[in-house]
Amino acid sequence: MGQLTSKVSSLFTSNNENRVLMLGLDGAGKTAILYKLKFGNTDNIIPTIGFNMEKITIDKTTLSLWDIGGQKHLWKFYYPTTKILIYVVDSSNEERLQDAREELFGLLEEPELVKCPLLVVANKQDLPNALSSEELTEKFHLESIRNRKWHICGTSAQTGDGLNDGLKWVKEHIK
Ligand code: G3D
Ligand code: MG
Repeated sequence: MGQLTSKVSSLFTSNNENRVLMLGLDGAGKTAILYKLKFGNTDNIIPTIGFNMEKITIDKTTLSLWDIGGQKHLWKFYYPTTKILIYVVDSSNEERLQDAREELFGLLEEPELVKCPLLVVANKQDLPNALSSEELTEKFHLESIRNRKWHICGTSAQTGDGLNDGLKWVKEHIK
């Protein structure tokens, strides 16, 4: 069983990629962001079973963006070699903010992610009731994060606003 687990794990692990892991509650917009960045639109999105991975090149740096579906018991297989963690939040869904915050701070405790800079993506800024990045920073108590570099950016996967700024931060903080 241990051997099998390590074989499965190795399928997801490669040392020479710039692995960027996108996590967040279902419906936050991870797949929409990936598709908008890669294909320029958010058509044909279906709920993610397993994962989507696309390579995106920015200023000659190629990032492997991994968008992981909701099967949380599998998330740990993607942690090794992850260089940057992106946590996507549906800024328009105030009811699920507490769940999102708890999930994010749980991830920050993961030993294999401890060295990863964190980009929080306040997505769905096109919706009228969306919290701004500043409001989300306060609600999530992001200022309490002291053990790593972090940044928040407001985005809309629908219009594309903010996505390039987010990617630039990722590129600047990948080692
Ligand atoms: P997930 O991959 O995090 O689970 P998805 O989330 O990318 O599948 O997005 C969930 C739903 O939110 C999709 O709508 C998607 O189009 C929508 N969405 C994602 N990002 C944005 C955004 O920035 N603005 C708006 N208005 N909608 C967004 P459906 O209708 O397919 O459920
Ligand atoms: Mg998805």
